[in-house]
Amino acid sequence: SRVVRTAAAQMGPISRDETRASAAERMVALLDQAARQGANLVVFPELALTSFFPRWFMPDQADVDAFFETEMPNAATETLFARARALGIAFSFGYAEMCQHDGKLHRYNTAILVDGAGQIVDRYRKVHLPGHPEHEPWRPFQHLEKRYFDPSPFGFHAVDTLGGKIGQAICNDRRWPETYRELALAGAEMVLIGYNTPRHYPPAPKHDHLQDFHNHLSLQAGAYANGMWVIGVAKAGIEEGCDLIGGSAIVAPTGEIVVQAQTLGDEIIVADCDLDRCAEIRANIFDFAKHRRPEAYTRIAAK
Ligand code: CDT
Repeated sequence: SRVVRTAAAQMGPISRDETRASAAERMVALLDQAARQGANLVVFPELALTSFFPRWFMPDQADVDAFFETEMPNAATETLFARARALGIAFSFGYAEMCQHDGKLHRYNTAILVDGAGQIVDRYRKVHLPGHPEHEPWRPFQHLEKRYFDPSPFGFHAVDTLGGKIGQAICNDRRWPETYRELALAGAEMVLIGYNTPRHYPPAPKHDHLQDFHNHLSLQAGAYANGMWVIGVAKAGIEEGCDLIGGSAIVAPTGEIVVQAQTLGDEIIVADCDLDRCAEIRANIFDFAKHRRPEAYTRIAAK
């Protein structure tokens, strides 16, 4: 067996004026709790260092850019990196990343995976950016990810670490079957997914009562249909008046939820994730080599 003792570190709300240093301090406290439970890996949410800022229309780009990091680790997160390295624990978290490549400035909704030696071993940029690009004043709150972030040109990938292959995705990505299948085809045995999901979806409010269901439906279906562990981690609770769902969960390759958060605040849940269990599904019903029929799926990759 190849067991990764995994902690999903759900975070409660982060207010607009909470500093990154304060958010990182909360992350260190969660990391310490996870360490006491023997965790090898701690997974934090999407945009873990700040409030979920795409809810606000900010006409001045400088106000938007104030939520972005230009280097990682940085002054606010170096204690987190140092503590994890001292404990030999791997961790992942999301943040707004501003970087330069191809001679241009880019802004990504990013998640990094850091190994037990403190090295960044994976950097994933969000592919499926939800929401809208323009200010829509009729909404009680905005969802301006399409305005503030570039969609990733880098796709999905899995890295060798923790004795297996680990992949990442971010929030809205978890609703798309293509995300999990791409990651599974890249060899991922475990997928780390942080999220910020408002309970209220202004364009279709009649689905508000289904938010928790759709969250788990997506995580569980993705895990089962690809025979991999899925770690879903919320930023939860009432954040600046916006109700974010919780329900952080560790899902086995069978699609079963092994453990689930009980609160809407900072909370650790832990499970022993045996990567060898992927074979329970991948050597049977979803044996890709035997049963998959890509020649029948041509529309999926077509534009
Ligand atoms: N952060 C993020 O991607 N949230 C979306 C909200 C719904 S779309 C406006 C999600 O898919 O959970």
